[in-house]
Amino acid sequence: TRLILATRNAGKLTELTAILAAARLDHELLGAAAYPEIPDVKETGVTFAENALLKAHALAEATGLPAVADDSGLCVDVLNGAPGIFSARWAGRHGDDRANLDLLLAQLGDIDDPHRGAHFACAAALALPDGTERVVEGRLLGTLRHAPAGTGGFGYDPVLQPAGETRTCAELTADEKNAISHRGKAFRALVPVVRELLG
Ligand code: ITT
Ligand code: NA
Repeated sequence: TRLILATRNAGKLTELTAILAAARLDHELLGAAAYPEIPDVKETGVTFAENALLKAHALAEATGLPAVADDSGLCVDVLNGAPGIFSARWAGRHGDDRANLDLLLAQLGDIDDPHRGAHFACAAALALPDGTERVVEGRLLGTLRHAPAGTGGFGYDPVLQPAGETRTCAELTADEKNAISHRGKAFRALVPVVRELLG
């Protein structure tokens, strides 16, 4: 069976392809870029799970194929979970990773928070053309550095240091990140669900 991945984020797509291959998901994966006529989905949900389901349903409906989607972000303790679902456009322009990261560091610079606790969250959703839906979540706990370090990954990776690590996510190899990440956990949990529903 073919399965379509509802993401336009290149960093996510790279990770998802590796995570699902390692989990031996034997469905043929198609990138959403193969369907350029699909309109942008309005992410009107108030949770990662709601937004992941919105994206998966929109693509399943438009293509007639089972679709999986990722909604994810960085949740900072002292900011009560912000940027959260607004992580991709925290500084105003959607997907401007460097501006988002710089703004976040500037905001934290003005706050007294010695611990700097934060986590990445990911909701992985599966939607079928008949409306069937499933969603699972994963988290990666850590702390925020004062300055970015590393060139791997994407988004806020240069500032998030996983608990028990001395490196940031951007200093881990791709395999190391996928083994512990919010995205790795969520999509490895989704694989048995895909098998159950699609065979
Ligand atoms: P799609 O909706 O097309 O999948 P998007 O980039 O718009 O792509 P989101 O709305 O889920 O996706 O926003 C996710 C943002 O959260 C992303 O832009 C990053 O800033 C941040 N993020 C998510 N996962 C991350 C990770 O593994 N490492 C670093 N930052 C991450
Ligand atoms: Na989002």
